[in-house]
Amino acid sequence: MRFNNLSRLVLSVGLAMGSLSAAQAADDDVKMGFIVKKPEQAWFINEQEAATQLGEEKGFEVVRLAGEDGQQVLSAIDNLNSQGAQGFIICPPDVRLGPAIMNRAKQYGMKVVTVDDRFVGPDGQPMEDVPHLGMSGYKIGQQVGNAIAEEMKARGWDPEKVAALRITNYELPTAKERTDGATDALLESGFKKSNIFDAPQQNTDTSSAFAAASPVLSKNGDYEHWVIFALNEESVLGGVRASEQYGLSPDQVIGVGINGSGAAFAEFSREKPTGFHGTVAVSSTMHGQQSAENLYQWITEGEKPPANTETSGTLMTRDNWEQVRKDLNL
Ligand code: FCA
Repeated sequence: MRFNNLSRLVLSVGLAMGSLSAAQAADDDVKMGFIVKKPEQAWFINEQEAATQLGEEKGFEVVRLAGEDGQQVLSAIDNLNSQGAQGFIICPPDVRLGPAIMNRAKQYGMKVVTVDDRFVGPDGQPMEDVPHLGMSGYKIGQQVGNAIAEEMKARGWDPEKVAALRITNYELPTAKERTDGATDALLESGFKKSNIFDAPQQNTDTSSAFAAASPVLSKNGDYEHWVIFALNEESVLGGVRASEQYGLSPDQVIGVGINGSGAAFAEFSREKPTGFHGTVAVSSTMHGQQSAENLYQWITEGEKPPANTETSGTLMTRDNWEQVRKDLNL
């Protein structure tokens, strides 16, 4: 009996303290950083914008920062600390910076969630203790592969005469999952394995993809048609631009990207179709809002977000892009 009463007392004191600290945090100004690896890309601009809007509705502040390399990320964290931020959302420029970023955040007592690219620990495994939200990369990659296979059939292409330009970034798990998914789906559809050529890119943008793609196209001049895929649409666009420079016409090329950002909208808005057939669109609005919401709950309620949230995508082409854009609130 005595023990029971005592434990009830401990429990109620604990609950009271818990709600007190939550209420205090809610009264204080909540401020969070949103650090992204590619601040000029439409995907990341939209993510940061969506988080900022949510903050305006809910009454917290989002500080948008660029983190294009390790040094910039660490000074962004210092900067956030001096502004009194309680935590930050980050898409890191290099996933292997995870432990260094977490060290700095811990010094300041900041809470951290990752978006899009997940931290990797010294053992090469994802850092499970840092809550993450990102695409279900392999599945979305398969959607890319299936979309390419269907379009090849619709155009009546002979698989013997089709090559694949696989723009890869094997150092980045986010990228590898997606290009692996696309490759497997293509192979299942009957694509010839020996017709797939790797173009390793140094980065995740259009210019690095262009640089990677050009030599691969010129070394393999015997194919009538090319399909192009990569981790994102910015990179596929680099491949498509390289195919144009090489002299291929749009009807010889099927490029399918991933993201559904302003980069794809601009391409679909061109008067004439290009080799960029489509992209698997994911809601960057949702990624930005959900990450901010998760961190906000963590700061104010002490509720740690789920270890990993995976989001799904919808194929967007020149024919349906405006509708998909609306549906995904982009
Ligand atoms: C990675 C890519 C981005 C976007 C994001 C969800 O960070 O580089 O383009 O696809 O994942």
